[in-house]
Amino acid sequence: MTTKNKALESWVTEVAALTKPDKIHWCDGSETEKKTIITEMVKAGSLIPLNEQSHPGCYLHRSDPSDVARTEHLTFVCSKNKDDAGPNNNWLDPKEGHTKIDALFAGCMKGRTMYVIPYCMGPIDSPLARCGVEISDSPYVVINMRIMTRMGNQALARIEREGIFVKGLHSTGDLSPERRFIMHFPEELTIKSIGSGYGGNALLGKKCHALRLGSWQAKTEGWLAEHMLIVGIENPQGERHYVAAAFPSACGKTNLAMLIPPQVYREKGWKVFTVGDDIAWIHPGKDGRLYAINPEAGYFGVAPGTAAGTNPTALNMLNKDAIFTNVAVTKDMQPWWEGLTKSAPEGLTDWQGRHWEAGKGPAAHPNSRFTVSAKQCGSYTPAAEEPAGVPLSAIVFGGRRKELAPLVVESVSWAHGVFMGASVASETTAAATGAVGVVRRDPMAMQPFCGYNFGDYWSHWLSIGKKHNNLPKIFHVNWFRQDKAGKFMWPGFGDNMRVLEWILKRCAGKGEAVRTPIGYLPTTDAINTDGTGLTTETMRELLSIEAPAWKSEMNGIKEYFDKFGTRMPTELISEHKRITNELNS
Ligand code: GTP
Ligand code: SPV
Ligand code: MN
Repeated sequence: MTTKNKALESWVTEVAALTKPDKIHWCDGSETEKKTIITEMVKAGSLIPLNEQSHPGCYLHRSDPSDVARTEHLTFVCSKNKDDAGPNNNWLDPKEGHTKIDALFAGCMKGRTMYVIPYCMGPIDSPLARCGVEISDSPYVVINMRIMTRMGNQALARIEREGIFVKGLHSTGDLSPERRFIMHFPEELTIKSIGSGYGGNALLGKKCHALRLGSWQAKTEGWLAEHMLIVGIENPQGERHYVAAAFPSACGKTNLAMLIPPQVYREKGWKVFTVGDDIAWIHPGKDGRLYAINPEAGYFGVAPGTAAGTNPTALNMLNKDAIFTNVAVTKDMQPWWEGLTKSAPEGLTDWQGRHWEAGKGPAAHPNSRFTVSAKQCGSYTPAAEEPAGVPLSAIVFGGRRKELAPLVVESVSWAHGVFMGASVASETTAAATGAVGVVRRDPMAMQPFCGYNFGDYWSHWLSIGKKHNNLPKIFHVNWFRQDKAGKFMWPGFGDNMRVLEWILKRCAGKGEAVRTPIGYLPTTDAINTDGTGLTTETMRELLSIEAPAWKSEMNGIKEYFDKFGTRMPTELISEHKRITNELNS
């Protein structure tokens, strides 16, 4: 026995009796432990050391080719009442779920080591942080959780002090998609995941705990657990404002969180600070403002597209002590992915370890990722460790839309802002299995992650608006509008700073805007385009709304809302009516 917490001790004993591991290892989070596990993994071939000169302390991991992204169709919320999971989740009765998955866990750790991984989501001394314990037979999970969370002795000490923790049981099983399930039991604060070793399916602190169970806990306790980055922006006067933004998977959160302002902004003294790139836990403060913490301690970011031109901050943090999953490697063992350099270097090995040639498909998997400590980020700020969180000035929703959605629009009220979030739609990406590029509804970027009925979730968002009076303003952005030739119309990346500047102006009661049926749109010259070469014509197009297209969008939104029946909050139906009427008049 290695803990004073009786519940944890008996759970570990119970799991060991079911899964039958050869050994049990309690993770302490130490350097020695990390070294030992890495050495064993290298010996076993599941980690490949990268070039020691260019990338000291970096390793490549190749996952099973059938296990490269989250699998939403195998992800379940097992609440007692089916309607509590809602039409937005796959549901199984909890008893049925346990029986089904426990049968797969039986004896699954024979010949393996069972790791007990205590972790804390959020700054270790923050009252807003929450703890969990993941039991896993994957050493890859251990070394990733070590980067992504506050893992080890400190977390265990907090669990022993508080007595409360989320239980997460994970095994890679036989990696067969037929025997792969990711189940959540919100009423029991329990997660069970088997058959996958990949990211959100296996690092249970991330999407399973911090979002699916987190959103459920947040609802009962009066806060919000969101799929949002948190970024700090300091103006030339030295005032810092924080913005949280929700974009669906692989739609630009990491990039916005680490953006480098354009030269004209840097010269004036604008600075950007990264608090988080994927998840925000947001709590109302006594002053009626919303305060956010990043529950994570590292970044599990999309590799393809990360380059010196688009995101030098991200690229620079990957030169040491990073884990790369499913990227390609050069002849001299440097990591490579599409977009890193203009052309592919000679002699690449692809993500499956095969010799790569042009025309053979991508060298790196489109959802290949890096894992790195947040402290290695050039725009890291100690505010990320602030136990009380950072105050939010604005909340931004967004999606990847070729057409329709303008570059930026501001809501006219909190309820309208919630409507904006609830009606987000976005083209699907490689972050989950399934077709890519299909527009689907992804409210608040939470479609794969909300652990309960979206109808109740929107009501919860609306109730925050009723209870607190110093709330951030809500906006919607779209960096991904394309012209007729299929080219992105907006330069994006660092230039998104220009949109953030307008957003912050609006929060300060300044900034030019026109009232339209869908909200306040910037006037054509309200956004600073100095140095971009963008024409007035392009800006006009980026900031225009077409009534017929919007009317049909509103029909689509209504059809979607109808799925939620009596759980659908009436305020959002009223918002829908108001906007439709304004579009018609
Ligand atoms: P998850 O980690 O899956 O939640 O993704 P994310 O939202 O953090 O997305 P990320 O920032 O990693 O971006 C995903 C892809 O979108 C990358 O290929 C980026 O290069 C691209 N991207 C990000 N920001 C922009 C932008 O402003 N404009 C354009 N055109 N592409 C962008
Ligand atoms: C996402 O898909 O939104 C991610 C990656 O951030 S994963 O951890 O796999 O969920
Ligand atoms: Mn994400």
